[in-house]
Amino acid sequence: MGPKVTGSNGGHAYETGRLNLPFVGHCTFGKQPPCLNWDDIDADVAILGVPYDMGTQYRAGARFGPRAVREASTLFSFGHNGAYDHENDVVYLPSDRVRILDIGDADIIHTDTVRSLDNAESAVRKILSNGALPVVIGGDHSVHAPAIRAFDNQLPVHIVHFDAHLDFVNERHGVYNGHGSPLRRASEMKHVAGITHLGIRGVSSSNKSDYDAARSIGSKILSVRQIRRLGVRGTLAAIPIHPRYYVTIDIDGFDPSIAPGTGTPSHGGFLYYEVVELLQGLARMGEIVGFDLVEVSPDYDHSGTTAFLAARVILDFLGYIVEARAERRQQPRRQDIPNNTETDGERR
Ligand SMILES: [Mn+2]
Repeated sequence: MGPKVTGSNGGHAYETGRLNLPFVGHCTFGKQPPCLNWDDIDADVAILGVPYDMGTQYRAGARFGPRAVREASTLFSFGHNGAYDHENDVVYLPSDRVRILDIGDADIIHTDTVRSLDNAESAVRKILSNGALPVVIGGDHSVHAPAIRAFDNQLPVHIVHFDAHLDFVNERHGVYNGHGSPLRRASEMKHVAGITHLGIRGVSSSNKSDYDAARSIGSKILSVRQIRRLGVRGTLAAIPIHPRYYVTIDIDGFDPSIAPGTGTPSHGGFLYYEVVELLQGLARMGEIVGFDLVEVSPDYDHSGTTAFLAARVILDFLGYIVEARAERRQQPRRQDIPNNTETDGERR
């Protein structure tokens, strides 16, 4: 039996005569085609950079995140026409099954936070009005609020938030849109049905009153250690069942040992499989309508490993989303669990 999804007869792009190795040519995300005309985004998935770091309260630099993640993503762009995962026996993201376009970046205007975030919001609206799935690469976490606001004329979503920090600060010195506030802003939006916070730990960023405010609206907050005790199945079971999820991933949710390139690192974070197994399970629980990955700050990423991690997680998640959609078309089912959840239970 062959893999569940195959490309063109298992062929690969080398047959076109161009080798086009990852270090060669145009540096779009995953070396997918660029799209310059935002009125005609003819794709299933649109990659948008938001190179904005005016929301940081500590180390800036995430404005260079989209560029670093794009460059790192070329590692996964060998012309094999999709990526074969032998553990699941699936070819993810074959070009005849999913069309991905890199639409470039929202326009950022130095020192003008309001217009810059408005530009991010209208870029996501453009993606949605073209019927594509928005994938937003930050930028600091403030870019999440305009990204989720762009869904305000759509059906409600439940937000799943991976982060070291709760990001639920209401206001600091009159600032409502810093990178410590995006989930608070999201919680105020009518089309946000609920929020689950995963990986939250440490003592910076949010006060007890912020945690109380998050709990008072019914949000579940789980730390990395609590998630390890629950395992993948237990954690997925703690996320409310909802037909539509939006996912926001702060790279500092991962441990600084594997993701040092970020402004506000926090030890005791997630490892790679812990997050991707949750993303795989979540994609099977409901439709993923969009996601963002934020806070990669290349100045602190001396080996580039943080950008590689970010690119890999985005591609993995896209693969899971496409695969889950195909499964759902074949046999509708909810809350199915990945079959290789090796990090379940008390193993550590
Ligand atoms: Mn954050």
